[in-house]
Amino acid sequence: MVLEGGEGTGKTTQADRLAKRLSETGRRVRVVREPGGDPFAEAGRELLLGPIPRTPEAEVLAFNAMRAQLLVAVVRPLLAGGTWVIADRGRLSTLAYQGHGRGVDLEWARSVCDVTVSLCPPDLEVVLAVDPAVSAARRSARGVTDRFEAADDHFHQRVNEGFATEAARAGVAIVDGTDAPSTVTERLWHTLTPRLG
Ligand code: Z5A
Repeated sequence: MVLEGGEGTGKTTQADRLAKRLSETGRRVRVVREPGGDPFAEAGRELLLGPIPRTPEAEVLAFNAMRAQLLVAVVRPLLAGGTWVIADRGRLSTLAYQGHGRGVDLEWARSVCDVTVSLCPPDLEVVLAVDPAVSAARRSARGVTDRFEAADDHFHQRVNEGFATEAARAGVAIVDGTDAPSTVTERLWHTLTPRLG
């Protein structure tokens, strides 16, 4: 399962809560994050979230390189061993941030992401969405920490609209993340239920 959405929508909080709930049913579960997940991809994360200037096209390829590393080196072996994997971000983040946010040609970005994700396609993707004012309040409570969080409100607006557009295009469910964490977990659990067997 991949949890997607803009900053402060609660992806990390919900990934941990879902992992706990799934493990209470006797399943082995691992949460991974993008970019990151193993030493190579964590080194790439530092570069990607850091301040060194780069083109958005290079960003698409670099996020996808880190994704390929995570999928092949970490996620595939976990799934093969029977562990459930919850990923904090995935391909829709590239389309929302680099495509809609930074203006990369969307057809090109989609084709790059499709090639990468074909290495290990997810069973389920869900976008968490909150009102922009809620997201801004959660972000400012935490302070600016990376180049994406530091971008202006127009960028975040394009990114949020990008998630909505790409979710609709790909038939991905959008779950409201505004309410209390336990309520949001219930909503997400509902999307998972058909896969629990
Ligand atoms: N990026 C990209 O550009 N292209 C790509 O292809 C990929 C990524 C894969 C990764 O950042 C950055 O990389 C990201 C996009 C870019 N840009 N940024 N920034 P990250 O992984 O470090 O950060 P993040 O994914 O944005 O995490 P986040 O800002 O922490 O958001 P979150 O995981 O959705 O939220 P959270 O950590 O669970 O919660 C945030 C705060 O809100 C925290 O204080 C919680 O206690 C609080 N919270 C959470 N849920 C609730 C509810 N329901 N009520 C009240 N308060 C809540």
